[in-house]
Amino acid sequence: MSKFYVTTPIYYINGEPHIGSAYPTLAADVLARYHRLKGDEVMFLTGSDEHGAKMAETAEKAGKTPQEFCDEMAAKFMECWDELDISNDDFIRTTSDRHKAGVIKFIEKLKENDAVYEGEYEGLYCQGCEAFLTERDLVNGECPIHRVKPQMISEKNYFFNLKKYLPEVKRMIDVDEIRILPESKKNEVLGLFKQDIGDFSISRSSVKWGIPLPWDESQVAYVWVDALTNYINALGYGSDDITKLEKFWPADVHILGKDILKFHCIYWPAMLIAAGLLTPKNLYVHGFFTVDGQKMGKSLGNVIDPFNLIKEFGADATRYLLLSQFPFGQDGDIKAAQFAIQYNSDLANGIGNFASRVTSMAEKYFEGVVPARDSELKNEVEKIWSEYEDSLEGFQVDQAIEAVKKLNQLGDGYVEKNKPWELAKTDVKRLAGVIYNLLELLRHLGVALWPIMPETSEKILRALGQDDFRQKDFVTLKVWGLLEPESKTNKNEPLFPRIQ
Ligand code: ME8
Repeated sequence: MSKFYVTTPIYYINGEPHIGSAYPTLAADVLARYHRLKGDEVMFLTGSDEHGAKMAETAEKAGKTPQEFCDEMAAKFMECWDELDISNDDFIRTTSDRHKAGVIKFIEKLKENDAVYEGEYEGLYCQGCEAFLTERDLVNGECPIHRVKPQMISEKNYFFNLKKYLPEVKRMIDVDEIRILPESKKNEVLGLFKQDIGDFSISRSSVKWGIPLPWDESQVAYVWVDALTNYINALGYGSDDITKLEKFWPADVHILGKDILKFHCIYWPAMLIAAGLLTPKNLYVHGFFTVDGQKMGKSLGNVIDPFNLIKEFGADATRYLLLSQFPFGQDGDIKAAQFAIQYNSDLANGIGNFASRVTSMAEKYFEGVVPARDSELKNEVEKIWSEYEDSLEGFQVDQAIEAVKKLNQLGDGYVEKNKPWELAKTDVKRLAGVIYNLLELLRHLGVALWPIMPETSEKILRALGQDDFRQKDFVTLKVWGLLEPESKTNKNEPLFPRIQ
């Protein structure tokens, strides 16, 4: 049995969850569920990033202590993931004791291994990014992401000797020992090595809301050093029980947005090497949504609320709509008005209609009893399965959705070509073969949908009498002809009622 460890970024919870935070969480969920379907031992981690000046300031504005504020907001994120049927195995909060223990151990390890030195820092700090920027990063004197002027900060800090580890990190990225996907993002990261990447400070003396350094309590851990270590702390790093760390580390894939590429692709591997730990195998950098042409972000206040989408379309459709908008690695502009149109075309008229049509025909012509086996669609379905698997092995969630659509189109085309309503009058033997093929195709569609729309998948498979599909292994589920002749099917209730 293989293991699969997938993570999302841990989100800043100074604002409510939005479709940008839902996007990598949904993608990671699809990957986790796919690997569970394959029988792998899966660890799927998400969480919340709760320290730093930005959080403290937002809590104060809300009239709460930082901890009260974080508790409320973390609960909102958990509720959102719950409503979206996210199957995370763990949710790590950076204010938890287990996380703090990990951060302290990690920083001590860096110091012990001579990767930390004391220095003086003066620079332009953007609180939105929680990072120092150089003049070169600015556009019209402002941070291009948060559109605010950074503050000049000068303080005594402890620094991480990044420069010492850069050649090794670059080598590993070059040869894909640390694989950065898509390729364009790997090139972007390699481009960063040509610029002057300086050492960075791992502590702050001006910030109070954070984890104090073990050897100098006047400083707290820099929020990025604090945050990145969540990926190992959730596995028990810093505790007495490192069973999970030994089993699951290194991560098979960290999913992240392009805004945090440098931290994940350069800083994090460098710190891991310095601490004597293995580096992640893959980092998948997904694209960013803008909304109606505008940059979307908590700091800018033009967010689309996933709770509203769930209310309007249901959890499964929200999952589908968000994941299918753009190729996973590319940016794209969300046009909220398109959601209802796509819902009707792909789900109500597409998958939903196919499922109810096929099960109704089985009911009408064979009283819901599965006819004798036929294998006319076997080869085409096998080809689509291989596209589906290749997509998910390469973390291309949108491509897996395309493969599912192909199954649906194959079925619709087969109905139109064979016209079962005419066969019912002329050739009942042929009709039986056609209905078997359609029911079996629907079963494959149901299985392939499980990582993407779990509730829909289960409804389809239940109607086909396949309630126990999770007990079967993936190889068996993909084989053509698993649906037993003479078994009983039921009509599918409408899966996606049309929206006006
Ligand atoms: O950066 N479109 O948290 P964060 C698509 N706490 N994805 C988006 C998006 C958008 N408009 N906006 C955000 C942080 N995201 C740190 C991470 S990890 C150790 C610490 C997604 O809440 C994208 O994946 O600001 C981004 O990287 C992530 O949300 C976290 O954003």
